[in-house]
Amino acid sequence: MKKMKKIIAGVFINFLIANFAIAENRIEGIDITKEFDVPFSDNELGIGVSENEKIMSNDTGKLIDNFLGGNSIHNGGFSSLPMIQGLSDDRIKIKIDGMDLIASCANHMNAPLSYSDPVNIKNISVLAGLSAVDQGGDNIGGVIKIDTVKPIFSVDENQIFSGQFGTKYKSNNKTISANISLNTADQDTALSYFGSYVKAENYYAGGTFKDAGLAASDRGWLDSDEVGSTAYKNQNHQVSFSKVIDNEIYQVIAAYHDSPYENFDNQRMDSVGNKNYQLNLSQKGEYEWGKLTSRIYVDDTNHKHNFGPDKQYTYNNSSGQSYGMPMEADGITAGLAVDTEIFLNDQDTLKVGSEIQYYQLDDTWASNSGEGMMTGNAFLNINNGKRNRFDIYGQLDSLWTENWITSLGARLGIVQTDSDDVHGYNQTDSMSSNQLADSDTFNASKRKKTDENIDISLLTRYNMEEDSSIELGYSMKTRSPNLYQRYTWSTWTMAANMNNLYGDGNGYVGNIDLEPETAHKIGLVLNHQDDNKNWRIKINPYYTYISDYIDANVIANRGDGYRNLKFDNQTATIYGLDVGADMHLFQTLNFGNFNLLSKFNYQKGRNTDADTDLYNMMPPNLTLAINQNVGSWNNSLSMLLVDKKDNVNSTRQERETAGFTKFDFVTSYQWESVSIIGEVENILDKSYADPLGGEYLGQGATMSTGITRANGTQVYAMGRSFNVALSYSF
Ligand SMILES: [Cu+2]
Repeated sequence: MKKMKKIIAGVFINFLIANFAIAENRIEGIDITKEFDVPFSDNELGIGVSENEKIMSNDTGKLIDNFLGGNSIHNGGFSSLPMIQGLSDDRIKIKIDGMDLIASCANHMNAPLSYSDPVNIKNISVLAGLSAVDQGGDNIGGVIKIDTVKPIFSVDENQIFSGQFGTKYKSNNKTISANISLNTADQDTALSYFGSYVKAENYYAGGTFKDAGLAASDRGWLDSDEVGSTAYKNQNHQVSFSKVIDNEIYQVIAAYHDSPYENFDNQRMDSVGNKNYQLNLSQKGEYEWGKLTSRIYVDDTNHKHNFGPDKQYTYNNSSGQSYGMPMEADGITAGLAVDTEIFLNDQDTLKVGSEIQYYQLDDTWASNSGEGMMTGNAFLNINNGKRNRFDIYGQLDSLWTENWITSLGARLGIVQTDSDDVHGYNQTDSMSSNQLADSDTFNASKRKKTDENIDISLLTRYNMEEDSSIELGYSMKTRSPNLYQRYTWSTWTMAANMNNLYGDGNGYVGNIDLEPETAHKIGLVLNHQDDNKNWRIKINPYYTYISDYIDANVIANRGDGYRNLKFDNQTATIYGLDVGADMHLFQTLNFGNFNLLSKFNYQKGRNTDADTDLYNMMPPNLTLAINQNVGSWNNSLSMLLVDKKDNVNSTRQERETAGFTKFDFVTSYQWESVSIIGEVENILDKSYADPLGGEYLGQGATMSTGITRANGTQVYAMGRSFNVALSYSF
């Protein structure tokens, strides 16, 4: 019995170390060759996120750029959308402290990553599409896992108190931000608080990209290099409580996020209020037979949408005047998840688990906007939308020899969606609004859908020698459409324009008959480190075939040059190559160590039914960084080379963009408990169109057809910025 207790205690300590201590190493390093139990099982593909980058960033989605195969899509100031090997947004499962979150906005302004301040992230892992089924279902593009709570318990009788205050400033858009974390713990109980605040004004591109002038007829002046509708403000608060009882750890995390405004330069509306509440209760235990994790969570989002300060607010139309266009999306997510690992014998671990998720959404546009077709009733864009999910999986991870591991898994997901009857502002078809006809058609149709989705993962790794391995895998992943893709119903240009998940300026209409999309992916990862450990390389080619890929067909060519599109299932293929390498260059007595880090990313996506390239594919790009460190002084000079984008989606009339080169420099120094970071972003003040920036809709009469495609442009990225951050730890 005593021996058993010892074993359990030992295993439990290992469990704690595995779950909490290693997390710190991962975020600090630029390690690309970490070894994990299961092939493709963690951010092995990452080149990592440095502590400095977390501190300097206000946008968690942007950190995905640091991972091999990862790119971020421009979407507001702090809600960039993740893309992994060509698949983006909610094709990727986001798990924050184990919670599976869903965006409740017709433009995905409140995408899940927008709720975690980068400073508060303890661990981030990016799992490419070849993730094992135990990592999550309902995705075809991979899984991003973020941990924000990492309790550290006292090793003796003394209570621990620790904390950090941080503040930073960015010159380009006058970003001011501050954050605070406070922690206290004894041997088995830990309590922590994190709070952050950030406020940013519009940013400026590296040069002129449009005419200077009034943002709109009833708005203020914008300079020719000022990117309209990019200001934002938010605050986050999180309290967590962790308690160890015997061999289990219990955790309660409560979080509140409040953004009074976040403007969008590639959407026709802005967020004018987003409040989010989260409650997350979990238990993790390590037993003689294996491990068990269970979790229950609730997420409540209230999102408000209108024209921000750079978009026209007052419209004069034939039937009168309208003021603004208030919209509101209310989403509730509740989930229950249980994951177990059963140690069958020395070689085999069986992983079984289940997940139940409830999601409800109302997206309503109020009628108090003046006169004409937008009065009468509230416009019910989505009325009592439901997307409920039940998942179950089993996976067998086997160690065949010391060097050969396989992981075989299958997952069944049942997704049920529905929506109640809808109506427009006004039961009329006049002025081609079709509000009556479209809502009648929608209400007469059968809307309840049940999808049975099957996922399979077959993965293997063989370690050739200590630091060299080969990984090979196949996965089949299935994802059901989101509610905006299935249940938005209005073909009226004004309404369709507001339902846009892509930042491309077009209008979208839902399709009740959309099938789930299924991705078959094969991939190979080669890892090699040289014998002297001076350099290492990771090479990851992949191919993905997606049946029923959710894309869109043109239903109307409009006078303003944009299009109205209806969602449809098509066929797509994506192939690509990601390469990461790092190398120790040399060491000098006075200047310390010099390392070179590089990341190459290539992807090519085709819609083979429509015979066009997939939308928002990142053009070939290469990052090279030289890092130098001597004592507690670190410097990093990096160069990003991006090729021109000429593989574009003709259905959406995606714009081509020119190639560019950008340089950044970061320096940091630590004195005992104080650290300072200085950064020059875009050193040469390069003016360039962001290949994943979308269509510039940051100013003007955006409601209907007030902006023309012919006079439009791609969104331009931020020009030079001098940034400084200070932090104090105790
Ligand atoms: Cu919104």
